[in-house]
Amino acid sequence: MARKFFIGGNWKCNGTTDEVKKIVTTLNEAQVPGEDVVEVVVSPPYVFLPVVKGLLRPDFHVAAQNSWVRKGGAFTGEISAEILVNLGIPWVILGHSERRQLLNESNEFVADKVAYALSQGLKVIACIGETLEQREAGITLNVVAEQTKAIAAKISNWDNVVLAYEPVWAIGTGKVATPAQAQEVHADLRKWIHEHVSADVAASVRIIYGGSVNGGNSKELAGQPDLDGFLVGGASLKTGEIYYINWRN
Ligand code: G2H
Repeated sequence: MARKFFIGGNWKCNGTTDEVKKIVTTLNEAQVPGEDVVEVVVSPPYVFLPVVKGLLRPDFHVAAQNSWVRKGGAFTGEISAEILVNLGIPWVILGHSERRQLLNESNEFVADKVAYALSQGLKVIACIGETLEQREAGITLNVVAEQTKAIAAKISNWDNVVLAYEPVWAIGTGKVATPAQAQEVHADLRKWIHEHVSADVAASVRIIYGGSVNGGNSKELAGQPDLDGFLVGGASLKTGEIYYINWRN
């Protein structure tokens, strides 16, 4: 089964109302292959979700950058999956390394979030990836396999999951993984999924790459057989960089 190319824009904790509207205007004017070829999802900070969703072209979609691990309630400052569903937000990014590192989100906690978000009908971009120290110790696959294993232990249906492989050393550093480095991890991870989850999931789950992707490096990365798209941070905020969407040009 062909895996549809996926492009996510992770705006992180950035933007003013005017800046966000400007990015949306550029996205709305962008020439992209049809929805049957590529899925485009942008993820503004929570507070901008309604305005972005309201202004964005209908073939592009929005994602939240996090959701609470269980049903909402007395959890000050959190946003539940139910609230996102109520607002008509279809996607959520979970387990980004910035949250794993800065907020101590463990593999199990991220997996619980993934399972709960899916149970409420959200689609999930689940982030995994190794630190520089782990890569240099030669344990990249062990790390991403452990992160994926924690999720696999809590879900049975992967239809609404996209895995985002984001090596921590490549995030916002300008040090993009080479196409060969990215392909190696994507292929190893797909093999691991084949052996430990199922052949069907291994064939169908999209594994996208994130870490300093931009218009200049996206084409070569996109040419890797096990790389099914991108999660783009910094470049997704630059209206002049919007051509990363058109990775084939
Ligand atoms: C990785 C990525 C987006 P950037 O965090 O998730 O950000 O492209 O700025 O490295």
